[in-house]
Amino acid sequence: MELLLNNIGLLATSTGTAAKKGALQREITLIPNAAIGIRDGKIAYVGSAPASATAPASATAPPTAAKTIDCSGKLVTPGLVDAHTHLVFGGWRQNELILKQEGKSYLDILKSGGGILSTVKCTRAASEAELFDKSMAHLSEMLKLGVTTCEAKSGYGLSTADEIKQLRVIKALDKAQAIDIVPTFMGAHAIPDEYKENRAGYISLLINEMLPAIANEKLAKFCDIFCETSVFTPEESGCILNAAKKYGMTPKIHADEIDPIGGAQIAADVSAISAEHLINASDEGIKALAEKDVIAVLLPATSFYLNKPYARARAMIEADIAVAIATDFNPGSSPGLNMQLAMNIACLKYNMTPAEVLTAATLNSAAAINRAEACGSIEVGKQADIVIWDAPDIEYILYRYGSNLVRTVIKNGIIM
Ligand code: IZC
Ligand code: ZN
Repeated sequence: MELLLNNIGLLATSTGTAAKKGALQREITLIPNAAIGIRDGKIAYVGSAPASATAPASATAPPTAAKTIDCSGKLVTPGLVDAHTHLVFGGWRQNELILKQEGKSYLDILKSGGGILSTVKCTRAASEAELFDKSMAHLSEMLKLGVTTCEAKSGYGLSTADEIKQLRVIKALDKAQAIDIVPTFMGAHAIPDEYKENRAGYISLLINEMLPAIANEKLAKFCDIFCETSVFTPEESGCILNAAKKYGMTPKIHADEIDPIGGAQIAADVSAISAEHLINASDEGIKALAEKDVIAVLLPATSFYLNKPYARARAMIEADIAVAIATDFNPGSSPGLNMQLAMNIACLKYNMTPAEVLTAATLNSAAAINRAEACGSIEVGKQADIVIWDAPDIEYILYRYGSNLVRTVIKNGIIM
């Protein structure tokens, strides 16, 4: 072994290579006094801690290793997976803080040419190098906060060249630093100004020019859409996501975030891997998601930031839906990238148990971006993506808030 994590006070992890739903979401594995062995960047041993780091290896005894980390009796979990971010963008939108305090809603700001459209202007004006440097700083902060895999969407270009620019930056970022980044094409994030009077023209551009160009460069695994009042209708969303499938992109959908317009049903209709937000999902919507095994990616920090209601996570878990949690990091509705904070809010406001939250932020979020075979749990054969916490148990990390409780992050077996 290259590396042995020894003297782990408590190892807490979900297990498996698929999302956990219903009661299974809270059935996690807890191993007190544990050790983890790592070889070639992968987990090669999980079990009881050796009496000493030099104890001989055997079938049941833990292995020896070239290097040992003493975890000092602390909690160890899988690395966190942030399954929903709008990571790459130009500028910020602090001007919207005052507008919101004056009573303007998120959609009012967007309709008057601000919101997403103001980020589109800044992103178009930024060079690839500028976007890269800015996002590198954010990724470095995310890693320190315990994130070892994330998803990143385009959607601030809204022209073929600018969407490709954002996706190329995402690809370069994935290569340049430790966090694995899974790319999503989200050209259907808003109708750009130049197509304001020609929605059909923009949808045609999305389907007939952007999708083939992005598929041709293999720049996206998923295609996402903002299905929302005055953005894209459920019918348009279904049409664009079905087109994306033909280009090998798996559908995702921003559904029922602000208004309950039936986004959850569309997610089920197109067999999306996940539906995101779901703040106002109806009972029928929840039923439809459950029937089609769509993962609910809930974004509690966005409800907090927009002062909106919280998604009905308990109803979803009871309906046998797998719930994942993500930050929604973006310059408008969630200008924060702290997964630990999203987990705190999920526990407090969704009333999810600490075990459910752990699964939501690791295995289920990995499944929501089709990475559950590789990461999201601490099991032999998976990537050695691990967090050592300054905490004794998961209850503690969900009870404390506002501090970074990560002590050490290990990514692919390397100490960060
Ligand atoms: O920039 O406002 N909800 N898209 C859908 C966002 C939030 C990002 C933004
Ligand atoms: Zn989003």
